[in-house]
Amino acid sequence: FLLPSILAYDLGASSGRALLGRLNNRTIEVEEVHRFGNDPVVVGDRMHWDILRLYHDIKQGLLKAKHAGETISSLAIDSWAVDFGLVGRGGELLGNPYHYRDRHTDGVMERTMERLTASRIFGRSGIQFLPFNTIYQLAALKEADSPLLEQAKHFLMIPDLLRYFLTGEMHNEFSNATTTQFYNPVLGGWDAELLADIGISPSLFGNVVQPGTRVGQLRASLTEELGIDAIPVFAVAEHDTGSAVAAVPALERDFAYLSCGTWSLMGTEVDQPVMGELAQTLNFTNEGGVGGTFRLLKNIMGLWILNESHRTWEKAGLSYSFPELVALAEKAPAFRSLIDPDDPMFLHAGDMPSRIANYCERTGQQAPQSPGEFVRCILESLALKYRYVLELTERLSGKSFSGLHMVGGGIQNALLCQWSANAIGKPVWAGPVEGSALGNLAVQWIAQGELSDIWEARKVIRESFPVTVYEPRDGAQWEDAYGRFRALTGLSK
Ligand code: LFR
Repeated sequence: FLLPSILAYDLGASSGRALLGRLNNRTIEVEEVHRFGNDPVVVGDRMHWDILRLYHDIKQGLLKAKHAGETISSLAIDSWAVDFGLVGRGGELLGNPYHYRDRHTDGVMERTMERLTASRIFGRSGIQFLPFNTIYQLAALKEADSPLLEQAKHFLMIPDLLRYFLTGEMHNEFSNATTTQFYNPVLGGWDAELLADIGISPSLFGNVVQPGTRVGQLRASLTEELGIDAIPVFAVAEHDTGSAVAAVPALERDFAYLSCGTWSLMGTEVDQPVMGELAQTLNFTNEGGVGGTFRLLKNIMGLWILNESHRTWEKAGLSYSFPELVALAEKAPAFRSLIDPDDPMFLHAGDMPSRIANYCERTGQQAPQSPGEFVRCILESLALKYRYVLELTERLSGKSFSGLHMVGGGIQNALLCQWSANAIGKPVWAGPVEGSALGNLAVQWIAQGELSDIWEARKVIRESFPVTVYEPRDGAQWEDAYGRFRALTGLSK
Protein backbone atom coordinates (compact mmCIF):
# COMPACT_ATOMS: atom_id res chain seq x y z
CA PHE A 1 0.00 0.00 0.00
CA LEU A 2 1.28 3.42 -0.89
CA LEU A 3 -1.09 5.31 1.38
CA PRO A 4 0.20 5.77 4.92
CA SER A 5 -1.56 3.61 7.44
CA ILE A 6 -2.47 4.30 11.01
CA LEU A 7 -2.53 1.73 13.71
CA ALA A 8 -5.28 1.18 16.27
CA TYR A 9 -4.93 -1.13 19.23
CA ASP A 10 -8.22 -2.15 20.74
CA LEU A 11 -7.93 -4.14 23.96
CA GLY A 12 -10.99 -5.95 25.21
CA ALA A 13 -11.53 -7.94 28.38
CA SER A 14 -10.85 -11.24 26.61
CA SER A 15 -8.82 -10.36 23.53
CA GLY A 16 -6.94 -7.55 21.84
CA ARG A 17 -6.32 -6.62 18.23
CA ALA A 18 -4.10 -4.36 16.18
CA LEU A 19 -5.78 -2.92 13.10
CA LEU A 20 -4.17 -1.00 10.30
CA GLY A 21 -6.44 1.58 8.75
CA ARG A 22 -6.20 3.53 5.52
CA LEU A 23 -8.41 6.24 4.09
CA ASN A 24 -8.67 5.62 0.39
CA ASN A 25 -10.83 8.21 -1.37
CA ARG A 26 -13.02 8.57 1.71
CA THR A 27 -13.39 4.83 2.03
CA ILE A 28 -11.93 3.18 5.09
CA GLU A 29 -9.91 0.02 4.57
CA VAL A 30 -8.87 -1.99 7.58
CA GLU A 31 -6.60 -4.94 7.99
CA GLU A 32 -6.10 -6.86 11.20
CA VAL A 33 -2.36 -7.41 11.66
CA HIS A 34 -2.39 -8.99 15.09
CA ARG A 35 -4.96 -10.60 17.38
CA PHE A 36 -4.08 -11.85 20.83
CA GLY A 37 -5.64 -13.26 23.95
CA ASN A 38 -6.05 -11.24 27.12
CA ASP A 39 -6.33 -13.80 29.87
CA PRO A 40 -6.53 -12.46 33.40
CA VAL A 41 -4.21 -14.21 35.84
CA VAL A 42 -5.42 -15.34 39.25
CA VAL A 43 -2.73 -15.49 41.94
CA GLY A 44 -4.01 -16.69 45.30
CA ASP A 45 -7.21 -14.72 45.92
CA ARG A 46 -6.34 -11.91 43.54
CA MET A 47 -7.17 -11.41 39.86
CA HIS A 48 -4.77 -9.32 37.78
CA TRP A 49 -4.30 -8.18 34.21
CA ASP A 50 -1.21 -9.55 32.48
CA ILE A 51 -0.02 -6.06 31.62
CA LEU A 52 3.46 -6.97 30.40
CA ARG A 53 2.03 -9.60 28.07
CA LEU A 54 -0.30 -6.95 26.65
CA TYR A 55 2.67 -4.66 26.11
CA HIS A 56 4.52 -7.55 24.47
CA ASP A 57 1.60 -8.05 22.08
CA ILE A 58 1.53 -4.34 21.28
CA LYS A 59 5.15 -4.70 20.21
CA GLN A 60 4.25 -7.80 18.18
CA GLY A 61 1.67 -5.69 16.35
CA LEU A 62 4.36 -3.14 15.50
CA LEU A 63 6.63 -5.88 14.18
CA LYS A 64 3.88 -7.41 12.07
CA ALA A 65 3.02 -4.00 10.61
CA LYS A 66 6.68 -3.50 9.79
CA HIS A 67 6.85 -6.91 8.09
CA ALA A 68 3.78 -6.01 6.06
CA GLY A 69 5.87 -3.15 4.68
CA GLU A 70 3.63 -0.44 6.07
CA THR A 71 4.47 3.20 6.67
CA ILE A 72 2.65 4.15 9.84
CA SER A 73 1.83 7.78 10.47
CA SER A 74 0.43 7.36 14.00
CA LEU A 75 -0.91 4.92 16.55
CA ALA A 76 -3.31 4.92 19.50
CA ILE A 77 -4.69 2.50 22.09
CA ASP A 78 -8.15 2.03 23.57
CA SER A 79 -9.19 -0.47 26.22
CA TRP A 80 -11.78 -1.25 28.89
CA ALA A 81 -12.13 1.44 31.53
CA VAL A 82 -11.70 1.93 35.31
CA ASP A 83 -8.47 -0.09 35.81
CA PHE A 84 -5.08 1.48 36.43
CA GLY A 85 -1.45 1.08 37.41
CA LEU A 86 0.50 3.08 39.97
CA VAL A 87 3.96 4.25 39.07
CA GLY A 88 6.67 4.96 41.67
CA ARG A 89 9.48 7.45 42.08
CA GLY A 90 11.89 5.90 39.57
CA GLY A 91 9.19 5.53 36.94
CA GLU A 92 8.56 1.83 37.53
CA LEU A 93 5.14 0.23 37.60
CA LEU A 94 4.28 -0.79 41.17
CA GLY A 95 2.60 -4.18 41.25
CA ASN A 96 0.30 -5.80 38.71
CA PRO A 97 -2.89 -3.88 37.90
CA TYR A 98 -5.99 -5.42 39.43
CA HIS A 99 -8.79 -6.76 37.26
CA TYR A 100 -12.03 -4.86 37.85
CA ARG A 101 -13.74 -8.17 38.64
CA ASP A 102 -11.39 -8.84 41.55
CA ARG A 103 -13.18 -9.18 44.88
CA HIS A 104 -10.99 -6.73 46.81
CA THR A 105 -13.68 -4.10 46.26
CA ASP A 106 -16.46 -6.25 47.80
CA GLY A 107 -18.50 -4.02 50.12
CA VAL A 108 -16.34 -0.94 49.49
CA MET A 109 -18.86 0.91 47.33
CA GLU A 110 -21.57 0.40 49.97
CA ARG A 111 -19.30 1.68 52.76
CA THR A 112 -18.11 4.65 50.70
CA MET A 113 -21.67 5.58 49.73
CA GLU A 114 -22.75 5.45 53.34
CA ARG A 115 -19.96 7.79 54.37
CA LEU A 116 -20.03 10.22 51.45
CA THR A 117 -23.67 9.81 50.31
CA ALA A 118 -24.73 8.87 46.81
CA SER A 119 -25.78 12.39 45.95
CA ARG A 120 -22.33 13.81 46.77
CA ILE A 121 -20.55 11.22 44.64
CA PHE A 122 -22.99 11.39 41.72
CA GLY A 123 -23.39 15.16 41.97
CA ARG A 124 -19.65 15.68 41.59
CA SER A 125 -18.96 13.00 38.94
CA GLY A 126 -22.18 12.18 37.07
CA ILE A 127 -21.02 8.55 36.96
CA GLN A 128 -23.15 5.47 37.65
CA PHE A 129 -22.52 3.36 40.73
CA LEU A 130 -20.62 0.23 39.79
CA PRO A 131 -18.73 -1.60 42.54
CA PHE A 132 -15.52 -1.73 40.52
CA ASN A 133 -15.26 1.99 39.70
CA THR A 134 -11.74 3.31 40.23
CA ILE A 135 -12.86 5.32 43.24
CA TYR A 136 -13.78 2.10 45.09
CA GLN A 137 -10.64 0.31 43.91
CA LEU A 138 -8.53 3.11 45.39
CA ALA A 139 -10.68 3.19 48.53
CA ALA A 140 -10.13 -0.59 48.85
CA LEU A 141 -6.35 -0.12 48.66
CA LYS A 142 -6.65 2.63 51.26
CA GLU A 143 -8.77 0.47 53.59
CA ALA A 144 -6.21 -2.33 53.23
CA ASP A 145 -3.41 0.13 54.04
CA SER A 146 -1.70 -0.92 50.81
CA PRO A 147 2.02 -0.11 50.57
CA LEU A 148 1.38 0.63 46.89
CA LEU A 149 -0.28 3.89 47.88
CA GLU A 150 2.68 4.92 50.03
CA GLN A 151 5.04 4.46 47.13
CA ALA A 152 2.85 5.74 44.30
CA LYS A 153 3.76 8.96 42.50
CA HIS A 154 1.59 8.63 39.38
CA PHE A 155 -1.79 7.18 38.53
CA LEU A 156 -2.18 5.90 34.97
CA MET A 157 -5.17 4.08 33.51
CA ILE A 158 -4.50 1.00 31.35
CA PRO A 159 -4.06 2.80 27.99
CA ASP A 160 -2.19 5.67 29.72
CA LEU A 161 0.16 3.07 31.18
CA LEU A 162 0.75 1.23 27.91
CA ARG A 163 1.31 4.56 26.17
CA TYR A 164 3.81 5.43 28.88
CA PHE A 165 5.66 2.15 28.22
CA LEU A 166 5.74 3.06 24.51
CA THR A 167 6.74 6.71 24.79
CA GLY A 168 8.16 7.34 28.26
CA GLU A 169 5.61 10.17 28.67
CA MET A 170 2.78 10.23 31.20
CA HIS A 171 -0.63 11.69 30.36
CA ASN A 172 -4.14 11.04 31.65
CA GLU A 173 -6.68 10.76 28.88
CA PHE A 174 -10.11 12.37 29.32
CA SER A 175 -12.68 9.70 28.31
CA ASN A 176 -11.11 7.13 30.60
CA ALA A 177 -10.55 9.67 33.38
CA THR A 178 -14.31 10.25 33.59
CA THR A 179 -14.92 6.56 34.37
CA THR A 180 -12.97 6.81 37.65
CA GLN A 181 -16.00 8.49 39.28
CA PHE A 182 -13.73 11.22 40.68
CA TYR A 183 -13.45 13.37 37.56
CA ASN A 184 -15.77 16.36 37.80
CA PRO A 185 -17.26 17.18 34.37
CA VAL A 186 -18.71 20.46 35.59
CA LEU A 187 -15.42 21.77 36.99
CA GLY A 188 -13.56 20.08 34.11
CA GLY A 189 -10.90 18.31 36.17
CA TRP A 190 -10.10 15.74 38.84
CA ASP A 191 -12.33 16.27 41.87
CA ALA A 192 -9.93 17.05 44.72
CA GLU A 193 -12.77 16.90 47.26
CA LEU A 194 -13.81 13.36 46.39
CA LEU A 195 -10.16 12.33 46.42
CA ALA A 196 -9.74 13.91 49.85
CA ASP A 197 -12.87 12.04 51.02
CA ILE A 198 -11.22 8.71 50.24
CA GLY A 199 -7.78 9.82 51.44
CA ILE A 200 -6.00 9.78 48.09
CA SER A 201 -3.49 12.49 47.19
CA PRO A 202 -4.44 14.62 44.18
CA SER A 203 -0.73 14.83 43.32
CA LEU A 204 -0.97 11.34 41.71
CA PHE A 205 -3.07 12.74 38.89
CA GLY A 206 -1.71 14.62 35.91
CA ASN A 207 -3.25 17.03 33.45
CA VAL A 208 -6.06 15.52 31.49
CA VAL A 209 -5.63 15.45 27.71
CA GLN A 210 -8.48 15.37 25.20
CA PRO A 211 -8.93 12.66 22.55
CA GLY A 212 -7.00 13.79 19.49
CA THR A 213 -3.98 15.14 21.39
CA ARG A 214 -0.53 14.10 20.27
CA VAL A 215 1.07 12.59 23.36
CA GLY A 216 4.59 11.66 22.29
CA GLN A 217 6.29 9.20 20.01
CA LEU A 218 7.83 5.76 20.35
CA ARG A 219 10.86 6.02 22.62
CA ALA A 220 14.35 5.45 21.24
CA SER A 221 14.98 2.24 23.19
CA LEU A 222 11.88 0.72 21.62
CA THR A 223 12.51 1.80 18.02
CA GLU A 224 16.02 0.35 18.38
CA GLU A 225 14.71 -2.87 19.86
CA LEU A 226 12.23 -3.36 17.01
CA GLY A 227 14.27 -1.77 14.25
CA ILE A 228 11.50 0.66 13.28
CA ASP A 229 11.05 4.42 12.90
CA ALA A 230 9.70 6.60 15.69
CA ILE A 231 5.92 6.74 15.27
CA PRO A 232 3.79 9.57 16.73
CA VAL A 233 1.39 8.41 19.43
CA PHE A 234 -2.05 9.98 19.92
CA ALA A 235 -4.61 9.99 22.68
CA VAL A 236 -8.03 8.97 21.33
CA ALA A 237 -11.21 8.11 23.23
CA GLU A 238 -9.12 5.58 25.09
CA HIS A 239 -12.16 4.16 26.81
CA ASP A 240 -13.26 1.52 24.29
CA THR A 241 -16.93 2.42 24.71
CA GLY A 242 -16.06 6.03 23.87
CA SER A 243 -14.36 4.89 20.69
CA ALA A 244 -17.25 2.53 19.85
CA VAL A 245 -19.83 5.30 20.18
CA ALA A 246 -17.67 7.64 18.07
CA ALA A 247 -17.95 4.98 15.33
CA VAL A 248 -21.74 4.55 15.43
CA PRO A 249 -22.80 5.17 11.80
CA ALA A 250 -25.77 7.33 12.76
CA LEU A 251 -27.20 9.91 10.40
CA GLU A 252 -29.57 11.43 12.94
CA ARG A 253 -28.35 13.40 15.97
CA ASP A 254 -30.72 11.77 18.44
CA PHE A 255 -29.70 8.16 18.19
CA ALA A 256 -29.63 5.24 20.62
CA TYR A 257 -26.74 2.81 20.61
CA LEU A 258 -25.79 -0.51 22.09
CA SER A 259 -22.10 -1.34 22.15
CA CYS A 260 -22.18 -5.09 22.30
CA GLY A 261 -19.27 -7.12 23.64
CA THR A 262 -18.34 -8.52 27.03
CA TRP A 263 -20.56 -5.69 28.28
CA SER A 264 -23.64 -4.25 26.65
CA LEU A 265 -23.52 -0.47 26.94
CA MET A 266 -26.77 1.20 26.01
CA GLY A 267 -27.64 4.87 25.83
CA THR A 268 -27.49 8.03 23.79
CA GLU A 269 -25.03 10.84 23.10
CA VAL A 270 -25.58 14.20 24.83
CA ASP A 271 -23.80 17.57 24.80
CA GLN A 272 -23.97 18.08 28.55
CA PRO A 273 -23.92 15.54 31.37
CA VAL A 274 -27.38 14.79 32.77
CA MET A 275 -26.79 15.01 36.51
CA GLY A 276 -30.21 15.40 38.08
CA GLU A 277 -31.91 13.22 40.63
CA LEU A 278 -33.61 10.98 38.05
CA ALA A 279 -30.26 10.10 36.44
CA GLN A 280 -28.91 9.19 39.88
CA THR A 281 -31.95 7.11 40.81
CA LEU A 282 -31.95 5.25 37.50
CA ASN A 283 -28.16 4.86 37.91
CA PHE A 284 -27.23 6.24 34.50
CA THR A 285 -23.74 7.47 33.76
CA ASN A 286 -22.23 10.40 31.84
CA GLU A 287 -18.94 9.22 30.40
CA GLY A 288 -16.79 11.70 28.54
CA GLY A 289 -16.50 11.26 24.78
CA VAL A 290 -15.06 12.78 21.65
CA GLY A 291 -15.44 16.45 20.74
CA GLY A 292 -17.09 17.53 24.01
CA THR A 293 -19.84 14.87 23.90
CA PHE A 294 -20.99 12.67 26.79
CA ARG A 295 -22.40 9.18 26.78
CA LEU A 296 -25.57 9.01 28.80
CA LEU A 297 -25.75 5.27 29.23
CA LYS A 298 -26.16 2.26 31.48
CA ASN A 299 -23.99 -0.83 31.73
CA ILE A 300 -25.79 -4.12 31.07
CA MET A 301 -23.93 -7.32 31.97
CA GLY A 302 -23.82 -8.42 28.33
CA LEU A 303 -22.26 -11.48 26.75
CA TRP A 304 -20.07 -11.98 29.81
CA ILE A 305 -22.66 -14.41 31.20
CA LEU A 306 -22.57 -16.43 27.98
CA ASN A 307 -18.75 -16.36 27.83
CA GLU A 308 -18.46 -17.54 31.42
CA SER A 309 -21.03 -20.28 30.82
CA HIS A 310 -19.00 -21.41 27.83
CA ARG A 311 -15.89 -21.50 30.02
CA THR A 312 -17.75 -23.52 32.67
CA TRP A 313 -18.88 -26.11 30.12
CA GLU A 314 -15.40 -26.33 28.62
CA LYS A 315 -13.95 -27.06 32.04
CA ALA A 316 -16.50 -29.86 32.36
CA GLY A 317 -15.30 -31.28 29.04
CA LEU A 318 -18.29 -30.05 26.99
CA SER A 319 -16.79 -28.16 24.11
CA TYR A 320 -19.34 -26.26 22.06
CA SER A 321 -18.45 -23.43 19.73
CA PHE A 322 -20.40 -20.19 20.15
CA PRO A 323 -22.30 -20.68 16.87
CA GLU A 324 -23.25 -24.19 18.05
CA LEU A 325 -24.56 -22.81 21.32
CA VAL A 326 -26.59 -20.16 19.54
CA ALA A 327 -28.06 -22.81 17.19
CA LEU A 328 -29.06 -24.92 20.21
CA ALA A 329 -30.63 -21.87 21.84
CA GLU A 330 -32.76 -21.26 18.79
CA LYS A 331 -34.24 -24.75 19.12
CA ALA A 332 -34.87 -24.54 22.87
CA PRO A 333 -38.35 -23.61 24.19
CA ALA A 334 -39.09 -19.88 24.25
CA PHE A 335 -39.35 -17.72 27.40
CA ARG A 336 -39.23 -20.57 29.86
CA SER A 337 -36.71 -19.03 32.25
CA LEU A 338 -35.77 -15.36 32.52
CA ILE A 339 -33.14 -13.62 34.62
CA ASP A 340 -32.06 -10.07 35.34
CA PRO A 341 -28.58 -10.18 33.76
CA ASP A 342 -27.55 -7.30 36.05
CA ASP A 343 -28.16 -9.16 39.27
CA PRO A 344 -24.88 -8.76 41.24
CA MET A 345 -24.62 -12.56 41.43
CA PHE A 346 -23.45 -12.56 37.80
CA LEU A 347 -20.64 -9.98 38.19
CA HIS A 348 -17.74 -12.15 39.27
CA ALA A 349 -16.09 -14.95 37.32
CA GLY A 350 -17.45 -18.43 37.97
CA ASP A 351 -20.07 -21.08 37.26
CA MET A 352 -22.84 -19.09 35.56
CA PRO A 353 -25.13 -22.06 34.76
CA SER A 354 -25.40 -22.86 38.49
CA ARG A 355 -26.04 -19.22 39.32
CA ILE A 356 -28.73 -19.00 36.63
CA ALA A 357 -30.35 -22.15 38.04
CA ASN A 358 -30.29 -20.59 41.52
CA TYR A 359 -31.84 -17.40 40.20
CA CYS A 360 -34.64 -19.39 38.56
CA GLU A 361 -35.32 -21.43 41.68
CA ARG A 362 -35.39 -18.28 43.79
CA THR A 363 -37.94 -16.69 41.43
CA GLY A 364 -40.14 -19.80 41.12
CA GLN A 365 -39.19 -20.63 37.54
CA GLN A 366 -38.13 -23.85 35.96
CA ALA A 367 -34.32 -23.85 35.72
CA PRO A 368 -32.78 -24.47 32.29
CA GLN A 369 -31.34 -27.96 31.89
CA SER A 370 -29.30 -28.14 28.70
CA PRO A 371 -26.70 -25.68 27.32
CA GLY A 372 -29.22 -24.66 24.61
CA GLU A 373 -31.79 -23.81 27.29
CA PHE A 374 -29.26 -21.81 29.30
CA VAL A 375 -28.16 -19.84 26.26
CA ARG A 376 -31.77 -19.18 25.31
CA CYS A 377 -32.41 -17.84 28.81
CA ILE A 378 -29.34 -15.58 28.64
CA LEU A 379 -30.07 -14.13 25.19
CA GLU A 380 -33.80 -13.61 25.74
CA SER A 381 -33.12 -11.97 29.10
CA LEU A 382 -30.53 -9.66 27.55
CA ALA A 383 -32.92 -8.63 24.78
CA LEU A 384 -35.65 -7.90 27.34
CA LYS A 385 -33.22 -5.91 29.48
CA TYR A 386 -32.31 -3.88 26.38
CA ARG A 387 -35.95 -2.88 26.01
CA TYR A 388 -36.10 -1.82 29.64
CA VAL A 389 -32.95 0.30 29.43
CA LEU A 390 -33.96 1.79 26.07
CA GLU A 391 -37.23 2.96 27.63
CA LEU A 392 -35.32 4.47 30.55
CA THR A 393 -32.95 6.23 28.13
CA GLU A 394 -35.91 7.79 26.32
CA ARG A 395 -37.47 8.88 29.57
CA LEU A 396 -34.28 10.40 30.94
CA SER A 397 -33.11 12.11 27.76
CA GLY A 398 -36.53 13.22 26.58
CA LYS A 399 -35.67 11.79 23.15
CA SER A 400 -37.55 9.15 21.23
CA PHE A 401 -35.70 6.68 19.07
CA SER A 402 -36.89 5.13 15.85
CA GLY A 403 -34.49 2.19 16.14
CA LEU A 404 -31.30 1.01 17.77
CA HIS A 405 -27.72 1.05 16.46
CA MET A 406 -25.77 -2.01 17.56
CA VAL A 407 -21.98 -2.08 17.15
CA GLY A 408 -19.17 -4.37 18.34
CA GLY A 409 -18.23 -8.04 18.24
CA GLY A 410 -21.52 -9.17 19.81
CA ILE A 411 -23.47 -8.28 16.65
CA GLN A 412 -21.98 -11.33 14.97
CA ASN A 413 -24.64 -13.13 16.97
CA ALA A 414 -27.55 -12.62 14.54
CA LEU A 415 -30.02 -14.26 16.91
CA LEU A 416 -29.27 -11.68 19.59
CA CYS A 417 -29.72 -8.84 17.06
CA GLN A 418 -33.06 -10.26 15.88
CA TRP A 419 -34.32 -10.82 19.41
CA SER A 420 -33.23 -7.32 20.37
CA ALA A 421 -35.33 -5.92 17.53
CA ASN A 422 -38.26 -8.13 18.60
CA ALA A 423 -37.95 -7.05 22.23
CA ILE A 424 -37.79 -3.31 21.53
CA GLY A 425 -40.39 -3.49 18.74
CA LYS A 426 -38.18 -1.30 16.52
CA PRO A 427 -35.52 -2.00 13.91
CA VAL A 428 -31.97 -2.81 14.90
CA TRP A 429 -29.21 -1.48 12.62
CA ALA A 430 -26.20 -3.71 13.22
CA GLY A 431 -22.71 -2.62 12.23
CA PRO A 432 -19.81 -2.16 12.25
CA VAL A 433 -18.33 -5.11 14.15
CA GLU A 434 -15.04 -3.36 14.84
CA GLY A 435 -16.69 -0.36 16.49
CA SER A 436 -13.98 0.59 18.98
CA ALA A 437 -11.05 0.15 16.61
CA LEU A 438 -12.83 2.31 13.99
CA GLY A 439 -13.55 5.05 16.52
CA ASN A 440 -9.90 4.91 17.51
CA LEU A 441 -8.81 5.28 13.85
CA ALA A 442 -11.37 8.03 13.23
CA VAL A 443 -10.08 10.24 16.03
CA GLN A 444 -6.53 9.87 14.74
CA TRP A 445 -7.71 10.92 11.27
CA ILE A 446 -9.56 13.89 12.75
CA ALA A 447 -6.40 14.88 14.66
CA GLN A 448 -4.40 14.70 11.45
CA GLY A 449 -6.92 16.77 9.51
CA GLU A 450 -7.99 13.87 7.26
CA LEU A 451 -11.57 14.01 8.57
CA SER A 452 -13.23 17.18 9.83
CA ASP A 453 -15.14 15.89 12.85
CA ILE A 454 -16.97 12.97 14.40
CA TRP A 455 -20.01 13.48 12.12
CA GLU A 456 -17.92 13.27 9.00
CA ALA A 457 -16.23 10.19 10.48
CA ARG A 458 -19.65 8.57 11.07
CA LYS A 459 -20.64 9.26 7.50
CA VAL A 460 -17.44 7.74 6.12
CA ILE A 461 -17.86 4.70 8.39
CA ARG A 462 -21.44 4.29 7.20
CA GLU A 463 -20.30 4.35 3.58
CA SER A 464 -17.41 1.95 4.19
CA PHE A 465 -19.04 -0.86 6.17
CA PRO A 466 -22.30 -2.78 5.81
CA VAL A 467 -25.18 -2.26 8.23
CA THR A 468 -27.58 -5.19 8.62
CA VAL A 469 -31.20 -4.28 9.35
CA TYR A 470 -33.27 -6.50 11.66
CA GLU A 471 -36.99 -5.70 11.56
CA PRO A 472 -39.01 -6.58 14.68
CA ARG A 473 -41.11 -9.76 14.63
CA ASP A 474 -43.42 -11.71 16.98
CA GLY A 475 -44.52 -8.52 18.77
CA ALA A 476 -47.29 -10.04 20.91
CA GLN A 477 -45.11 -12.84 22.32
CA TRP A 478 -42.33 -10.45 23.23
CA GLU A 479 -44.76 -8.00 24.78
CA ASP A 480 -46.11 -10.75 26.95
CA ALA A 481 -42.62 -11.94 27.88
CA TYR A 482 -41.62 -8.38 28.79
CA GLY A 483 -44.46 -8.17 31.28
CA ARG A 484 -43.33 -11.44 32.89
CA PHE A 485 -39.69 -10.31 32.84
CA ARG A 486 -40.56 -7.08 34.66
CA ALA A 487 -42.58 -8.88 37.29
CA LEU A 488 -40.01 -11.62 37.89
CA THR A 489 -37.00 -9.36 38.05
CA GLY A 490 -38.76 -6.70 40.10
CA LEU A 491 -37.79 -4.03 37.57
CA SER A 492 -40.32 -1.27 37.89
CA LYS A 493 -40.26 2.12 36.29
C1 LFR B 1 -16.51 -2.14 28.03
C2 LFR B 1 -16.11 -1.35 29.28
C3 LFR B 1 -17.28 -0.64 29.90
C4 LFR B 1 -16.80 -0.50 31.30
C5 LFR B 1 -16.23 -1.87 31.53
C6 LFR B 1 -15.24 -2.01 32.62
O1 LFR B 1 -15.42 -2.81 27.51
O2 LFR B 1 -15.09 -0.44 28.98
O3 LFR B 1 -17.60 0.59 29.29
O4 LFR B 1 -17.80 -0.17 32.21
O5 LFR B 1 -15.65 -2.22 30.27
O6 LFR B 1 -14.11 -1.25 32.38
